[in-house]
Amino acid sequence: MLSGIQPTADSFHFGNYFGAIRQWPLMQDEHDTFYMLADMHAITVDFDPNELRERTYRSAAQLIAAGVDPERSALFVQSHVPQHAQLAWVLNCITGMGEAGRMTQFKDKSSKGGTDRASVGLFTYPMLMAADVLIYQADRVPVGEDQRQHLELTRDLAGRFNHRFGKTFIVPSPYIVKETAKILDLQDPTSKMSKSASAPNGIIELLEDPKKAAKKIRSAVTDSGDEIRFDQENKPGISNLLTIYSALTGASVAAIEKEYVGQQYGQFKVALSELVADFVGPFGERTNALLDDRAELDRILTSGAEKAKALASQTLAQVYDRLGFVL
Ligand code: ATP
Ligand code: LTN
Repeated sequence: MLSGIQPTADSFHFGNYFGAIRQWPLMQDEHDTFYMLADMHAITVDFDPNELRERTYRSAAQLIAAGVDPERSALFVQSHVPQHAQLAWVLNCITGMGEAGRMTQFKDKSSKGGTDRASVGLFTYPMLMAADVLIYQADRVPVGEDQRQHLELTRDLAGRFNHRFGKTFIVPSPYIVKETAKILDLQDPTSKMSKSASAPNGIIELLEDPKKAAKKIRSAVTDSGDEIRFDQENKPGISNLLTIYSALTGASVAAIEKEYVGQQYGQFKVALSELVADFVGPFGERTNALLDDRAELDRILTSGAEKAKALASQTLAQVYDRLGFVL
């Protein structure tokens, strides 16, 4: 099992957490788990070097605070394991230009700053992501819905390589938890909560001040009517809050609807705002404690990279051999 996340913000947000990260610790007992900070993906768009360094540490600390256990999982930084870039080159060479050009994330991100300004790195991003997965022979990849297309490409490339050069890669399946696959913007519940696209009031950060987080929930946009009922189509605002409530408590949406029959949006939002504050408060404390000991974080990341390299180098050697590279 492998997953990755880009260290592109000071804090992860509820979309990242419920859509992806929360699954990570749950898999440590039954799978060989590899969790990666995708710093090489982070430089495909504008970035600041000092910020990137700091965000890489902050992201590592948040993943541990979220329950990733460095003893049971390999927690590492992508650039520490050179085999990712080496395999990505090979995958670039078996990917069609048209195929890569159809990736919607590339189209979205490159259209924002004008296609001429988009880097070649942004274009080849999906092949690096495919390399991340295939180099560990991962069979399951927990991500949010927006990464589905990249995983489809990963499957296609694995199949194509196997077909042309002999069975080498496991063809991986995405693991997308349906209920929380898309957490929506609190202010604009028709688009996803996103660190690059959402306004500050539209996202809840994991490292947010608990009082501020509670306030954002209380001022979230809700729909006309007053019934607390899940209806994605007609009540996207309240449905999103129900999803968050359910994810935080483990209660089913149906049970929550029942609990709040006859109550107002306001009462429901106050209850949810308290749950959110109770979650982010201790989470922030755990993360800050980890960030106080950088040497320990370095030790964890170095040991994670060692575990990762051991497996990645085996796969790469096999790939090079199949390709006819002289070993
Ligand atoms: P950006 O806005 O820069 O694209 P992002 O906020 O969408 O960033 P990513 O770093 O692209 O976050 O995503 C990290 C992980 O979180 C991915 O697995 C992604 O699928 C998941 N994710 C991101 N946003 C959401 C969301 N709103 N709901 C569910 N999952 C999400
Ligand atoms: N593209 C992903 C991060 C990512 C990833 C991966 C996820 C990089 N490599 C490999 C799963 C598997 C994102 O933006 N969330």
